[in-house]
Amino acid sequence: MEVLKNYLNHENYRKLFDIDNPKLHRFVAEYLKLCDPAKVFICTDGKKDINYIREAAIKNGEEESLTLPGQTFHFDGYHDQARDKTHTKFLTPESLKEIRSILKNIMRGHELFVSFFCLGPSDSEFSIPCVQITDSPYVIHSENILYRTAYKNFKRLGKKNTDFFRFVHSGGKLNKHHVSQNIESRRIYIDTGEEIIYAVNTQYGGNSIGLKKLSLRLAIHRAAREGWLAEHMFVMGVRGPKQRKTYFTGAFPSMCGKTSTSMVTNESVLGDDIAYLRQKSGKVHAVNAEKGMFGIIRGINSKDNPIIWKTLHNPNEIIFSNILLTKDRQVYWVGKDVPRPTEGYNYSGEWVAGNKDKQGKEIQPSHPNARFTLDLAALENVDPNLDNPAGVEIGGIIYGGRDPDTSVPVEESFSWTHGIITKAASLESKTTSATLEETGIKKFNPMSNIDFLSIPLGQYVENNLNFGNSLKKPPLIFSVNYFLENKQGNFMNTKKDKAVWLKWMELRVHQEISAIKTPTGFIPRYEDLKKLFKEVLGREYHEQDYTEQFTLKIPENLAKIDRIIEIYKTEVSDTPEVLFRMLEEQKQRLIQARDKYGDYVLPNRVE
Ligand code: SPV
Ligand code: MN
Repeated sequence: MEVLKNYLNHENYRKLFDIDNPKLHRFVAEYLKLCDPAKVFICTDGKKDINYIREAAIKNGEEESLTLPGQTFHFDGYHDQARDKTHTKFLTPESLKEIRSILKNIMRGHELFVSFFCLGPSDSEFSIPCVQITDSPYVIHSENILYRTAYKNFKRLGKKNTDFFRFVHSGGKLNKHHVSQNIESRRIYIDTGEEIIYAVNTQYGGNSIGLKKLSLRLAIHRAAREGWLAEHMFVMGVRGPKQRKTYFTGAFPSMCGKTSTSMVTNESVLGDDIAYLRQKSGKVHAVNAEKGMFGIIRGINSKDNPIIWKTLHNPNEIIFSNILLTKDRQVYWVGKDVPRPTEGYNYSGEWVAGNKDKQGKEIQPSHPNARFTLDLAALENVDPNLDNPAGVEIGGIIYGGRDPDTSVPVEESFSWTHGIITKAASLESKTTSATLEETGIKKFNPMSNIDFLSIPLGQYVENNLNFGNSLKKPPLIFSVNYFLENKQGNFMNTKKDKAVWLKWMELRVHQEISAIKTPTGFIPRYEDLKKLFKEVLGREYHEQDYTEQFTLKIPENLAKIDRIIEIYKTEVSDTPEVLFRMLEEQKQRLIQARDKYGDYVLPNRVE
């Protein structure tokens, strides 16, 4: 109380103490004492407070206004453009000491903000209350757009609310460009026991926004204890015949088509990044943990992404990050269908076309991981069930990755267990610019969730298996691959084809269409796809394209199984036995097919 009285003015003190929660008060007091800010602001759900945060981000230089009302832009430091996997770790006694010494007095001269949120819809069994402490108004501003605010819930729950997630962030010392300066001391430490996360000397959203990927690690840990799933998944509605709507979730690694799938034309979006899945009366229900989108802006254009395009060009609350600001204060990004500017300002400073980095590589106008932050409510295809406290019933779960040469564009697994093992737990994908690591390398990424796992992988796979096995009617599990390449290295499918795969999966969920059984799963029949391509895209789908895309590649599939078995044998300590058995069975089916038909089996031969 003494500490809080010292730091908080009358109004903020009252706002904090209107919440009768000693655990919260102790938490705030502890970090005020440690970080020693100049000022404290307690943020309620009220418009005035939300606006105060917005203004504070502009005042401290983390954001600047654009011409359209509601729109701002933000830059992260040159070396702070993506998730830092190297410095993201689980807390140990030594690292607690280290983080406390980095945090000591880190906010001197800064304003500290305390904000309250809820992961998942308010007043829902899915939801998790959270508190964020940060000296970055950009972080809170982003969270106000991306999450449901929950000051009122905290007030209502009072002392009973003991299990909230806690996030402590500081951008640290900012340089004259208002970006974190001490990047060498960037640290992200996760304490799953206390459910606290510390993030310092970084601003990039994936490292700093507590409720995004930092909370996902805590949620995975909690979900494992409580028997539900926290996943790196979109949630969307897909329309079927006669006004039917079927909900799907989909897990894809970062930058592999998760947002674009959830935004397919004529379907509806509930979320594009984090889903919580629970059992309800023997069925799977899912909610979006978020209510906004922190989407990749590269490649967004008026033809392929008409809804996002429209939203970005209207007076909506939007934060553009790491884009190019043109001389006439317009926002430009690589892939925007307007003429490419020759100069402007970007994350590297003053930018002129042809500028090179230290390695002699040309600096692109916008960073590959440049993003837009918007509220889903601003999208015209937002699903009416976004805030439904019961979530939506899930008919199918999709796993996808960047796979140039092994899996077919769309395939259904034989069962929940088969899907979890051969599709989800065996997922591989090429790395992208969403993390600070080399891009384009094929890596093992089970459930697209490898970066966020906070429990041993074997246990996580087991939880996934158990989750579905106890259901009356588990959702069907599918894989998709948008990145299949031909011999010349060109993509075999267009960006639009995913709309057709969705419709095919929707019909499969309702058993309204037959399929071809292959050693790896069920694939579509040509006649069905031909009809769907016509109906959905108004396009002819040639049999030759089908044959090439859906050819079963036995050597590649066998090599993949061997890679996956090797990983689970040597790097994972508690792999469920059934995983090895299922992969071995799949291997035998592939070998038999090879003996009969050769290495590459055309889809019309496999049945
Ligand atoms: C991702 O990288 O998967 C994202 C963006 O969704 S973030 O995790 O916030 O960096
Ligand atoms: Mn993501």
